[in-house]
Amino acid sequence: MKSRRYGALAGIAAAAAAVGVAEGVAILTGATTTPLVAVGGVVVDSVPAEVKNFAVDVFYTYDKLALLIGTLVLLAGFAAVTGVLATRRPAYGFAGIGVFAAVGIAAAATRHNAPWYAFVPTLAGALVAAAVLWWLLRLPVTESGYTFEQRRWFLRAAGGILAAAAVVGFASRWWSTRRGVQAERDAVHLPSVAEPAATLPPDVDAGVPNLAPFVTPNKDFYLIDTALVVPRVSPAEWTLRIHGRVEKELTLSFEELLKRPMIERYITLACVSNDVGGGLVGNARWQGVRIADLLDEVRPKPGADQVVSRSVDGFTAGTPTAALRDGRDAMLAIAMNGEPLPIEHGFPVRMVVPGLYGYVSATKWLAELELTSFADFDAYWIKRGWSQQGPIKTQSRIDAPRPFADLPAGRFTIAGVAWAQRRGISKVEVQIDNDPWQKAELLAVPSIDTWRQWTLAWDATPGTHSISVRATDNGGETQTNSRTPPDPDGATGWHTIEVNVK
Ligand SMILES: Nc1nc2c(c(=O)[nH]1)N[C@H]1C(S)=C(S)[C@@H](COP(=O)(O)O)O[C@H]1N2
Ligand SMILES: [Mo]
Repeated sequence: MKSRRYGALAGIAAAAAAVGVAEGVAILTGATTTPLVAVGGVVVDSVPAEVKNFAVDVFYTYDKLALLIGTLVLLAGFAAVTGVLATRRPAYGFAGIGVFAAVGIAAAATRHNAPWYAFVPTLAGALVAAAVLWWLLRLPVTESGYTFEQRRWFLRAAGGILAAAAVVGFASRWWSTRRGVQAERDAVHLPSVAEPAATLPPDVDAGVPNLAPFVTPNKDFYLIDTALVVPRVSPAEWTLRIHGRVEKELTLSFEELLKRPMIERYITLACVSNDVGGGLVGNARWQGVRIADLLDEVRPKPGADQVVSRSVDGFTAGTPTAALRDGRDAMLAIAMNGEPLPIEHGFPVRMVVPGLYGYVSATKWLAELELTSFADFDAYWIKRGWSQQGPIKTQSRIDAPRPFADLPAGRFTIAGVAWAQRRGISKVEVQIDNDPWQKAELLAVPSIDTWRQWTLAWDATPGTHSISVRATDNGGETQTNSRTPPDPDGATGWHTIEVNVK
């Protein structure tokens, strides 16, 4: 008998070879055609909203890395079992590989915009896996198991295959992420702006340590999306089709979009999944083309109350047509803080709509706008139970001090940000322990569509203290203290922290 251990190791080596070869082939066929990415994508699209929330909570924006690692671990487990079965009868092993290949091919072939050759990486991987399994388990074995030489040969062969697969797999992934549109992004020449953003007042930034800067640098801007590999869209091939319930369809190339009048605005983006006190919110200077102008051109038909934006990878967001035409600075953005959009933030074109959470408005890697009605179509997160309408709720956050910080007694500047896009922040109040609420100083803002910094000078006395914050918007609404989770339309409640003063 061949021992189970050898079978398990042969199975894992075969699976590793399959994954490595598939990643290598995908250099030619595209990253979304590898079985890992395709199956992972199916998982991302089919998990219930609670699991997605949980994943974002636990892994923050590394949820996708966690998914890939989890998938690899599961795959290794199944591969080990397949290998053990193959020691009983080779046909079991090949059947196991066949099942994996079928799953991988089905996933790759059914992804949004899958090319006809999407099956190739999985098929190539499966053939190599079958060969590896056969090769490793073909040794004739005596009654007493492997001889010393056989064992040495086996371990060297399996180890060599594992190492080679890892090198090929990682090198291919590295190569396909480096390659691509970076050079084309660097070559984009941003057109001048017809309506520049208001010059920032000098006092938008309090400059307190740990306080989020008024403008979030691109590299620090939060990232949330369902894409397991960042879509790489060539601006030369990019088109936007505006269609559906319109009088006159319109298709634009990137070059044509750049020729249109450009606006530039500071707008704070927020994710509906952000917990009270969380970091899924950021403020940038966006440059782009007013969506309202494009809608005026295509002339939406009566009843077309929803604009569905669809990305190249099939994500959809549904935005009220009215919100895009009510005078707010909703745009097709091409630049973020004076640079072409970073690839992970939607290069070459994304939507930005002041006042609406990202899941109903901020489609990255934009491919089309379809006019339809809310009655006729539910977008990506709506199908998964989130609210159809996603206006941003008034929120405030304490950035300094950090929760559970140890502070020396004496003067300390408590500081944070508050946001209520489209309404603006009129008041921020801070409560220390059970003292009366105190009004914080508000810093300047260029418009009602950005967050606003606030500060409060505090004479910290020794002991443990709790600090809470609440904001009031220009409509006179004060944040409720009732704590609700993000699902289904955004978290509510006051941000409270505890600190220790010595
Ligand atoms: N193509 C695509 N666009 C997307 C998403 C996505 O999953 N896919 N997520 C949306 C969500 S939920 C948010 S909060 C914002 C986040 O934008 P950012 O990653 O640039 O911060 O993008 C939106 N646009
Ligand atoms: Mo989001």
